[in-house]
Amino acid sequence: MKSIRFVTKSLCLTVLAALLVVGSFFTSVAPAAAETYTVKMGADNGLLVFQPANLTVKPGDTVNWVVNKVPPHNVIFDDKAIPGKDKDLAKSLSHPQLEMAPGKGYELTIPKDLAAGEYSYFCAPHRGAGMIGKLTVEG
Ligand SMILES: [Cu+2]
Repeated sequence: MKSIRFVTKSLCLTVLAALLVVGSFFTSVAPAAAETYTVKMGADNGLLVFQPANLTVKPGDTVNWVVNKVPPHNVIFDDKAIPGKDKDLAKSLSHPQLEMAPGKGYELTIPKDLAAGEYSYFCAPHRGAGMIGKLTVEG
């Protein structure tokens, strides 16, 4: 009886050790996971801002702009304030459609080949009110 208990116990320890080894293998091998960020459009207190207004991202990350308060909102990248001042690029990153419904919005996965640098954007209806944001893309 004693020996059976001993075998069971050591078997449990072996399985636990194996799980630890396998677990650490996965955590050390997995590449840096892409992040997903949420930017509120309209602060909780009703201010016309993107929140957070400044975000640092890497290619492959996803930015999810979500209508929070005082819609409509959209996301327009400013071709004069992105690397290369590239109009087509600014257009391809932008979401000109006005979003009305809380919870709806725009999801952008940062293209793998997007040049590092600062990308400024604004909400067209509320640009004058200061609804401006910036993505800093790391290389
Ligand atoms: Cu807006």
